[in-house]
Amino acid sequence: MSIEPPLPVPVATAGDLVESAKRAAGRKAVEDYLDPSYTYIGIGSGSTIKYVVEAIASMPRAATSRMKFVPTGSQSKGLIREAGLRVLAIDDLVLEFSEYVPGQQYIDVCFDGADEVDPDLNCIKGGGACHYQEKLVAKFSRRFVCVADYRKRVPRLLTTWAAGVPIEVQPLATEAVRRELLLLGSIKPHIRSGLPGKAGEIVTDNGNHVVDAPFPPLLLGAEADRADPAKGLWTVDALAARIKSISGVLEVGIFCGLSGPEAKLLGKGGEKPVK
Ligand code: ABF
Repeated sequence: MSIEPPLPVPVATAGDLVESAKRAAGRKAVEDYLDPSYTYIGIGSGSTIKYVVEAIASMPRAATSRMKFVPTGSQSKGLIREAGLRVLAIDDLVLEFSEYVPGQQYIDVCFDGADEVDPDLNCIKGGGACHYQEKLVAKFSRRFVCVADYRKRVPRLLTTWAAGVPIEVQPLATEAVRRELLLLGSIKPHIRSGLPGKAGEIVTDNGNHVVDAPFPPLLLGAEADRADPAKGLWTVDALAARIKSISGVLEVGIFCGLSGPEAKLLGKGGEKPVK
């Protein structure tokens, strides 16, 4: 008689938990915020967004075939295409409308990821170096849905995101911007480099560099009385505006002021999902 050894019981790893949290966030976002009557949908970048695209691709073809998907860069363009959905480039979007109204929000809803999210729903974005186009798409959108798993929720921005604020900079101005960031209290601002297999600075979809600028955790609006820019202590809004004002800066990876009065956190808000 032979006794079969017991089959190994699959154990969920930390990586599995993260992936299942990303998938759950992606599905929930699409279920709650993608109205089948919409035409223009913004699709952001990052590894969580692939689950948003996966959920959209599983919707009835009759609904998605009339939708146009506006990507925030080359990665999201590829995702949209691979899912068999229709790509509409951001610069072609305006041409779809005969009348131009300044500030018009052409896109019905935009889904995008984040590196960190604070209690006021301000975000750090740009870990993937796509934040210029991400902000453009977000600003053109009536509704911005940030899709993030439990690891991204922090009491203040730059709590866990040690790399610092991602800043897209025109290459001629890179060193001047880096030095100005030092004067603003950034600790070792540095030019992002070293994509696997590629030496030198990374180059964005727009031909620019990214400077990552670490600061102490950013204060919320309600903590403005503790701000002390001379010591590098900034509120989220003030730092975003100050960095954006430096010549040569194309865009700052701090997303603030995008959440209206109806802004809310979906899901359990920072708890690990249980498998
Ligand atoms: C984009 O992708 C970025 O703004 C952010 O840097 C990143 C988040 O990626 P992931 O979903 O892989 O954590 O949304």
